[in-house]
Amino acid sequence: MKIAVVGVTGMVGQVMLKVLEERNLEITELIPVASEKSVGTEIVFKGKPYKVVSMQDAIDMKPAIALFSAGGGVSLENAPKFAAVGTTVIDNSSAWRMEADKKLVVPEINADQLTTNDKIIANPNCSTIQLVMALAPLHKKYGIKRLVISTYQSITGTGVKAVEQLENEYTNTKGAMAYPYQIHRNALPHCDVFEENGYTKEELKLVRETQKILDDKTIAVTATAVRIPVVGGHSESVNVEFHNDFTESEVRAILADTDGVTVQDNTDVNLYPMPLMAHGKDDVFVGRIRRDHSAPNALNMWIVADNLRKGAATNAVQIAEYLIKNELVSA
Ligand code: 2RA
Repeated sequence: MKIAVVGVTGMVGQVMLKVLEERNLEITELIPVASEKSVGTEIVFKGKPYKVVSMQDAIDMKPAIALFSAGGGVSLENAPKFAAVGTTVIDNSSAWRMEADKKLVVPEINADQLTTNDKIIANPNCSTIQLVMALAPLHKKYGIKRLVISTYQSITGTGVKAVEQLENEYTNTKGAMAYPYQIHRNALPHCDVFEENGYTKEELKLVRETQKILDDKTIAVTATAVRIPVVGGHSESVNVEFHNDFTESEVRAILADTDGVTVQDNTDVNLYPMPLMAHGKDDVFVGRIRRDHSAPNALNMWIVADNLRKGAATNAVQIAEYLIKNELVSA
């Protein structure tokens, strides 16, 4: 099967290659795609060198699947061109996520919606993926009424320039500045751009994407997204109000029984999820599970995941695996 990776030189693109190698998809030909300035350079996949090709060359090669992580503008312009030649696009940008006719997919939750007609599939935002992975089984059991989310997001979510700025600050080196403020020893309540309503796009993604994936617009959601100087993954403090009551042990059992979720929850031995431990792993880690006694049927939990893996690359590759397994793409 011919698979293209569009944005292959970016942080998520590089992780996509790594995950494709690990999961051993039946790839007969890898088509690495990047901006014009990278065309002709070489990348190595499964020990074999591949030349980076232009967007048009990749379209002309008619891959069965194109994994995109190249920004919304590039996706809006080029995903339809791939779809027009029969390619199924799985796009990691926010470009298509809220389009009514586009599926927003976390395979463990709603891949069964996919059909052969879906030629552009949206990969949700990283902070949304880890959130709904933990919430979906609980929503099914208890019905979610309201969510209050505070995120503590890895600097890698901003991109390589921010990681360079963080490294430069530690070594007191002048260099690329992704933020006008110091990042290390700091917390920036500013992920993505501010909208007129005072919320950032990141916070609104959590609201809108969560309702779409759980297919329930009655769920009230509010969020505050904060950038912190860690590189391993995103963390989220989540307060959930259900329509129905629960027991903490039942919640732990439901989560422990959910594919892709690992419960780390024993404060007697200081067992709780942390980005440093989630880094490089594909599971979503949940801990600090405890009743919120200030409201009826309310619960607090702490959710951590590697934002570049399950939050982006792995989820996209899992969608590709689902399409292949269910014969929803042409070989
Ligand atoms: C962030 N979720 O963390 C966004 C995009 N990667 O900045």
